[in-house]
Amino acid sequence: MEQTFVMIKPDGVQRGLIGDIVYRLERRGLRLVAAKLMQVSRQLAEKHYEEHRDKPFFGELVSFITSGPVFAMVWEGQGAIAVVRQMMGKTNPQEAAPGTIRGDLALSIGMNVVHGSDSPESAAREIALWFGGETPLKYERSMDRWI
Ligand code: DAT
Ligand code: MG
Repeated sequence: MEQTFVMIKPDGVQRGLIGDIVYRLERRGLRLVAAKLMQVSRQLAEKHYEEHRDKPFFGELVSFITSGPVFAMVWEGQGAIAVVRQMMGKTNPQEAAPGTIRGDLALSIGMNVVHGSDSPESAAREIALWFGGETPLKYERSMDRWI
């Protein structure tokens, strides 16, 4: 079963949106297999966003993601990586479709409330980076056979 890394960014935590975002993912049929509320270190932030190291917004991105607690999660389900990306909406919330997380809950590209892995390679890398050493739970919900 496909797994993806999802993070509610500091703006989402500060605005009390953890429940809203988790609710959406659960209702879609995805299964939560790991989660933690945590303060991100500069080192972890830089590793997580290493593909953006040379971008002009890298410094801002790292200070933002370390500015308060984030809620880091692993979600599992058929096509989970692409499904979560669709549910998140476009990177710039002003272009994100209504009904998506960013399209419903955010306005600025710098504070777009949620991160989701963009490929199987980044999902594997990010799950190892954020939850390395911890084994995501293996469990079945009785409703899973209806999804
Ligand atoms: P996504 O989060 O949709 O995967 P990304 O990986 O291209 O988007 O960029 C990572 C984050 O960096 C993004 O969520 C917000 C920030 N970001 C991206 N482009 C930006 C820009 N042009 N100006 C400011 N922040 C930007
Ligand atoms: Mg990305």
